[in-house]
Amino acid sequence: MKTGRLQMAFIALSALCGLGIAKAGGGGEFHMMDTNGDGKISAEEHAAGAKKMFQTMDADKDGQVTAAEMDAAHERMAKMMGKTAKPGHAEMSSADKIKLMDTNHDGVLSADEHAAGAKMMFDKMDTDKDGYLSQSELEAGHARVMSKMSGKASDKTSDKE
Ligand SMILES: [Ca+2]
Ligand SMILES: [Ca+2]
Ligand SMILES: [Ca+2]
Repeated sequence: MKTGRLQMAFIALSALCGLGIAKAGGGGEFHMMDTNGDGKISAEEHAAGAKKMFQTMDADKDGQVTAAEMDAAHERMAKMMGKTAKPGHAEMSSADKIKLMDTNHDGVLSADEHAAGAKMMFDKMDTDKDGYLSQSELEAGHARVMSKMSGKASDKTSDKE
C-alpha cells in the first residue's frame, strides 16, 4: 500500500534526522534548523538541515550513504547523546531504512534520494500545510515517530488522519 510505504519512509527519515539532533538539548533541533530565527522552519531550512545530515553520514564523501555509513553515524550520534547504541532495538536496520528511500534500488542512498525523502517528511510534518514547520509540528512529528519506533516499527498501524 502506498501510504504505508510513505509512512515507513517518514519514520526512517525522522529517525535519521531526529537521532542526531533531537536530544541535543531541548528545542535544539528546532533552533538548529531555524537558521534565520523566525520561529518556524521553511522547506529550504529543512532541506539544508537534511543535506547537512546526509554529509555527516557520508563519511568517505563519495556522495552516497551506505548502510555501514549510516550505522556508524548512528553510533557516533548515540555516543554524543550519551547513549549506547542498541542495534536491533525497536528500530529498523540501516539497510531497511535505505531501502525505503533508495528509489533507484542500488542499495545506497544518493543525496538526491535523501533530499526527496526529506521533502516528503517535511510535507508530512507540516500538518497545517502553511509551508512551515512550527516547533509543535516538529515535536508532534517526532512524538509520532518515537511512539511508532518503540512499538511496531515495520507493522502497518492504523493511522488515519
Ligand atoms: Ca559514502
Ligand atoms: Ca540509490
Ligand atoms: Ca505548518
